[in-house]
Amino acid sequence: MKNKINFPNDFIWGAATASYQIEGAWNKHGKGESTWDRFAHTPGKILNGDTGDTANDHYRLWKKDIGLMKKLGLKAYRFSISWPRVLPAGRGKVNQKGLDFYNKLVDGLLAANITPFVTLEHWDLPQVLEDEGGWTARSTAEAFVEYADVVSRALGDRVKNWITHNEPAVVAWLGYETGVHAPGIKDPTYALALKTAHHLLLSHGWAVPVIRRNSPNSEVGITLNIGWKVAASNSKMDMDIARLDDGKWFRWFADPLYGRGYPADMAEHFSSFGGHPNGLDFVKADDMAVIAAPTDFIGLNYYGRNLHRSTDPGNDPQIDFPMPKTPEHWTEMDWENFPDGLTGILSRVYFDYLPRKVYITENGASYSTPPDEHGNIPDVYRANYLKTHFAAAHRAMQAGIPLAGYFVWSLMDNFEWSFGYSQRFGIIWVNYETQERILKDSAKWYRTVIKRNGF
Ligand code: IFM
Repeated sequence: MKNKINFPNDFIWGAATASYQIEGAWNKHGKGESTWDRFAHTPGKILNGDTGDTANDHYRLWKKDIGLMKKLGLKAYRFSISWPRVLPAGRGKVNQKGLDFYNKLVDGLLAANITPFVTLEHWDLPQVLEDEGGWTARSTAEAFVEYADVVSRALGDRVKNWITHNEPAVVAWLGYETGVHAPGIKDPTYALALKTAHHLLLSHGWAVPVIRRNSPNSEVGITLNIGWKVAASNSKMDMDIARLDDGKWFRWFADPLYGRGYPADMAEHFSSFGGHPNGLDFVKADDMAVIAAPTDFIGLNYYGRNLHRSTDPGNDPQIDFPMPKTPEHWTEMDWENFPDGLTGILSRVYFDYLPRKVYITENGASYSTPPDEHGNIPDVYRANYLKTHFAAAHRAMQAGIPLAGYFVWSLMDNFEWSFGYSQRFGIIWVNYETQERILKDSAKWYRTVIKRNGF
């Protein structure tokens, strides 16, 4: 059968995970406590009291998981390293057993012909660093560079694709403003969250040359989350809310990374919350130049559209719309399935910031379709979500956007942060009682897409 949509021969088809969400072994072989260990062990923080203590037991089952990736024909696998597994005290003494786990994982992937894409920080900060102020402290940014140095020295001969941070906006706003993520700090003044955002970006900028030095001929970038933010009308109020939402979640990070400094409209907006009466005085001379270190790609995580209407400012401006709340249109996260937004964000980011190259480092959907009586998992909504999003990405490529690869979130069901195990994003089903894995129908379909390099 001939494909209707063909991707370039060197297109990288992948899947992604993150350390805390799948590894388990939270205190094995010398691993230090992370902020997520502490947060999940605190009663009331995670739905149903779930924790990542065992998660998918990937620390033990990694060989089996590589076997599944091979079965799918994945070209690449994006995973993150647990900082406290490698440096239990955040800095200083290396836990060789922890580092060896990643050495073996990388070797195993390469032996299976799967290219490793390593994310250094996907939220599980060593708790000891949090006790010193976490990302609100400049010293954590310094410690991150030491960590990046250790990991890129150890793996840099084999790993050639590096992502410094995953979704720094989520760490800053959910971790240190609303407090629904670790370390759970609620501070609506933005006093802590803005420092957090700055130190994450600064640590990225400092780490880029270190990684390049240790890992010759590698490519280095950062992953930002981005929604397709739309005003429901062209009223000033609606447009302002959409602009502020985009400013907070995307421009506050992308603008400095691409040498524009912090966006002035957002600095003014944040100042109205009172956390920084003297302005952004934690920004030191040269910081902005450091943050703007040239990168090889930007990673984008896209999940859906955020539509803004502000006629009643007392209501959540995103939810009050007469839209069909059917599973085709809304995933179980209550996120809208809006593939055109993917074409939109790819064009917008490329033409606005001109990154050298773009990866979709995450895209996927939460549907909990269970195994049927034959043991199959007919997750048609997910397969359809992926198909329409792949097509949307392809449209962007036809318009000239240099999209080089696509990582489905997620390789397998896993610990979905404050939602625990209640949300399933995987293309592989995980039975958390037995640790059995089953390829869902979406995974079988994805396998044919990879094989035919299109559909
Ligand atoms: O599971 C998360 C992932 O860790 C970061 N990006 C969004 C995913 C779905 O919420």
